[in-house]
Amino acid sequence: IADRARRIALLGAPIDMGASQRGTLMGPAALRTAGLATLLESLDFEVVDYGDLSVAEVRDLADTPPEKANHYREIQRWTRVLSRRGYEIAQTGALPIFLGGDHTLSMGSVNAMARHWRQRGRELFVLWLDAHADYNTPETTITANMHGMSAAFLCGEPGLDGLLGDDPRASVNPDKLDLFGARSIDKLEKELMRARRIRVVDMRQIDEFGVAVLIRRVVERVKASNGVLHVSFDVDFLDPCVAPGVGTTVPGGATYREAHLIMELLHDSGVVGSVDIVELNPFLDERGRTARTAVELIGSLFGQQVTDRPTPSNAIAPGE
Ligand code: NNH
Ligand code: MN
Ligand code: MN
Ligand code: MN
Repeated sequence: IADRARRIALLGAPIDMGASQRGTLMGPAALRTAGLATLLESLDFEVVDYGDLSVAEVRDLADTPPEKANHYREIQRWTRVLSRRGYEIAQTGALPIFLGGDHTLSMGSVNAMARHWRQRGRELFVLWLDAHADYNTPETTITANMHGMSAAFLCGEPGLDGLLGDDPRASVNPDKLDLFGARSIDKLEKELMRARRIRVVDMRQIDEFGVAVLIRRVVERVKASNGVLHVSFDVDFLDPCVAPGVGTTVPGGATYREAHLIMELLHDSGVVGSVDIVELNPFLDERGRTARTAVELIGSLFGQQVTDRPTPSNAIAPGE
């Protein structure tokens, strides 16, 4: 973004009711324990940690919960609180990193960032690194788990319209969303995505073309319209052997190096304006491995590199 933010804001959202496995509420603590703030400081950022949000004091709205949306009330509280707090924090000029928590977190964080940038005349683009598409609605869902609905909600799909109450909803144009790393999409979900022409880079495309070409394409689109990119990083994007600490592992995910290269390229692009780290479940992790890996990846996203590179990248940008 214009001039790179030198200040990073951390905001924890210990949510786990959006998924069927409990335990992602320990995610923010594990990411802090793995040294996230210290690492970012070593990369010359000023880090402000706003601690964890709480929804204990939030008064419930009176809308009718949809039939197939588990723990709707609780997720609604989180979405409203995250959306308000995220927006306020973005206004301070810091670059927010939202620490989850399950992927329902993004319904609040992305709404906040879309609102923030729209006000400044810039469009928010979203890169969804995930084994899943999260493009279900209460109509299409099989599980009723709301973490499988966040991308659809953000694109303005109907079914969760009361979620934000009177708080402003800043939907993302489906044309500004890039799903990346998918290898598990439900049948009705896929039909809806096809109808909306949602762009998906699935694992087969990553195998065939490699992450560099495919990520540059995403970056070029953002740059072409002077947009800002939000990176929503679902830890299950990674292969389970690199990241066992998630409730919904799917085989055939990104390797350790593929994931780092994505982060390195995104860093060089300079278009990243906010980040979610979601679905880390420390209860399922092996000796902190997954938390540590996630933190290392954030390191690459914010400029950690193996050798000094005077020019960000010497590779030739791919044509469309
Ligand atoms: N598509 C499934 C559902 O809607 C799985 C979603 N689970 C995720 N998404 N972990 O990232 O329930
Ligand atoms: Mn997800
Ligand atoms: Mn997922
Ligand atoms: Mn090798």
